Amino acid sequence: MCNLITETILFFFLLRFSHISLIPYFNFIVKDFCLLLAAREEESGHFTTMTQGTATSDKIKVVYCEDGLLHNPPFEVTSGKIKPYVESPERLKSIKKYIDENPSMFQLISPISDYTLKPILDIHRPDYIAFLESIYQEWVNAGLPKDACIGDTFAQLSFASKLSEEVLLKNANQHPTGKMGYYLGDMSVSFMNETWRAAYASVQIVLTAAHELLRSIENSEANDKQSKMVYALCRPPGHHSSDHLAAGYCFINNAAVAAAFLQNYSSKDMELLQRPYDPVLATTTNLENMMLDEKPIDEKKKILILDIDYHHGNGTQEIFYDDSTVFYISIHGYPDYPHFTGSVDEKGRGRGLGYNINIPLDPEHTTDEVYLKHLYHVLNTEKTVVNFKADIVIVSLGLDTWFEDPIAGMKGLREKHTYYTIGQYIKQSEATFGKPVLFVQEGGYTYDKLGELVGQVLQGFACSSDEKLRLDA
Ligand code: Q9C
Ligand code: ZN
Repeated sequence: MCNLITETILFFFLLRFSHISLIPYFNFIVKDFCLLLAAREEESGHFTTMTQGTATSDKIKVVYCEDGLLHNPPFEVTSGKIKPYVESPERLKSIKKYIDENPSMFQLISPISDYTLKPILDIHRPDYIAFLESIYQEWVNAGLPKDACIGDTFAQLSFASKLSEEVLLKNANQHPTGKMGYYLGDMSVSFMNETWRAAYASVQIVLTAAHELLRSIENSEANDKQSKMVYALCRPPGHHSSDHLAAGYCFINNAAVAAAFLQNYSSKDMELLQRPYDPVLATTTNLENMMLDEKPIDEKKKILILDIDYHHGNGTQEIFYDDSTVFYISIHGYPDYPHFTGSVDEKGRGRGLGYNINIPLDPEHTTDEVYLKHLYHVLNTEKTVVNFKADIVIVSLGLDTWFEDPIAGMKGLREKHTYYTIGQYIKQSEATFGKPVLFVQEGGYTYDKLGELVGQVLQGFACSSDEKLRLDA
């Protein structure tokens, strides 16, 4: 049994199709779609705007939805072992408990709003979204085991390097296991009946948070120095997912969808899409009617994504690799999962060259001090990052750098206060000073510590003074 599993793990490598034409997917009638939604809205007659009020404006806004708990697969396969699914609903419960226990610090935004599938399709391929929605039922209908919807044969490049993508996809589509192998990167993503619904809720959480952040930017007075921040308590996480890939517990790249949402949509556009959260909107029957309406490059807001999850965010890097309007920085354990990315050599490509920075750190020897030194350096003395002059910062917030993490962890990162300092650095560094920040929950698996660690980062940001950092680096 274990040998078989070890063998299948050897097929983890997914094809990266750099020359896919997305054009056939986007034959758009977006206006019709918006009109349709608007009509539905009038019919239903209920439309909520989110939180207002100044009394709570000094609290940290947390966007949460309990549908994130619905994804709960029984097991995963890691390093030749079958073990309970590490990315468990316990993670969400732990963080939510901490939020609930500190009501003077946090303001909960729940229920969330729903922005439909449209912003998701600005990042992910429609065929991939349709796959996420339907695969579990197809798997079960094919007579495969209900409690183990998991990939075992992966679309590795050398299977079919001479075939066109069309032929490969046509072959893969013949069987649920083929589809799984085409769209999955590893055996840490498994599906159950409610997986798509949880992933849909997770991305609507980040969209709700992005909208809230934009609103607080636009509503603030010119002299209002109060820093803008919102925390999206997402589950499942997102940074290993790319346009047609689920991997590393991730299905939808929440941070990437939020980045494109903030770039391509005005607050008016967001309001037009906004409606009460409704998982029924997650059905993909109308996919063809939704278009990608990107802004011209010079009109886009510049987004800096700072990924401090222990793992390299291969999905986010891949999505924005050619893009000069989204700067991706990742500090991560290396060598480790996801194994095929994360080196300093990956600097971006074409227009995006110079807008991707990887900081691989040795998991065995990285201490609190070393970690903070690297973070300080990239945010203060790295010219390209400072000169980028981001409009908005998105933090992919993983807590799996903590030394006790069961699947990750920097062995020398042992001080809780380091997480406070991380928040402080994000507030006070040259490249991020004065910028609105969207914190997006990624990984972290020490269930009982997560709330506290998240709290440290958020408070480090919220409670540190509005002064630039001065350190003798
Ligand atoms: N022995 C996130 O933190 N399995 N994903 C690793 C290590 C996958 C982590 C196996 C880890 C994915 C969001
Ligand atoms: Zn991680």
